[in-house]
Amino acid sequence: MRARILSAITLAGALATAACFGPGPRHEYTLQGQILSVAADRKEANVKHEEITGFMPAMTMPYKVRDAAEFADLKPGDLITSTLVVVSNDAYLKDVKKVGEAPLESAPAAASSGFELLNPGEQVPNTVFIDQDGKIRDFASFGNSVVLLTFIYTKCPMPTFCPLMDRHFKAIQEKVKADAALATVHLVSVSFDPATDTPQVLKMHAGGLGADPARWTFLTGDRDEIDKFAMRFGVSIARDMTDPVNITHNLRTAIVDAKGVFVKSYTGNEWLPEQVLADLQRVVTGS
Ligand SMILES: [Cu+2]
Repeated sequence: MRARILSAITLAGALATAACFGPGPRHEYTLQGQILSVAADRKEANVKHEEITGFMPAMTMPYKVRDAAEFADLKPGDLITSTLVVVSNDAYLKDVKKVGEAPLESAPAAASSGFELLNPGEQVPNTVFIDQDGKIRDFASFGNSVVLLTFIYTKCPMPTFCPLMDRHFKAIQEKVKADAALATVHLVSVSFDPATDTPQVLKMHAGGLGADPARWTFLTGDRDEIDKFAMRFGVSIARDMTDPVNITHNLRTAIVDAKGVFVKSYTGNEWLPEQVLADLQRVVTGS
């Protein structure tokens, strides 16, 4: 009997492992929440949702649908239930149903404690980090490089968020390596989850992505320093009080020129590597 249970467990484990290597594992979760806003094209909505058991904590984030009809009749305040489909490189909602309405909570006051957003042309404040080799690395040490900077955490469960930034950076790294004109471009990914993303974890993560340490650096460091730095670029980070690995965040990717001056940033996950490469091209040539 015991042997049978053991072999059943082994088999389940083997199947689970096999599934990881299969073509495009697909998971579906029930998502319940409230619509905060719907994009003009009706293909994306900001949803404040409850915990998705086994996948992610309660959060507010944008969700896409494949068919605009899913959000057609919805408005801010509507309570919905739907199915969140997560495939290897994508996530979207389907079977969106309105189940009620509730007043919208007013947004909490933004943390405006002296952290002004950087304007193009302003010097990026120097900040001390630790790189994936455990070496102290301040931001100014990237001087002479044009830096493409983004903010991620390695435990991010949403394929369209941090993992997408990683995939885009990987694509950009390959283009930059193939183009001598972009030899001065350096990629930097800052983790805002230093409790989990130690140098060793970042090094593993970088290795998994095929990041070339000569062209792409991962940074971690003091949480408060990282938050201060990230906020200047418009990154907002909310960590679960009881579980610091649960992080609600937005996305910002920025270009900093070789003099350490902020050039521009890209909001969210809508930007494409080609667009950023064209901008990098301009910054490098100073045109
Ligand atoms: Cu993320």
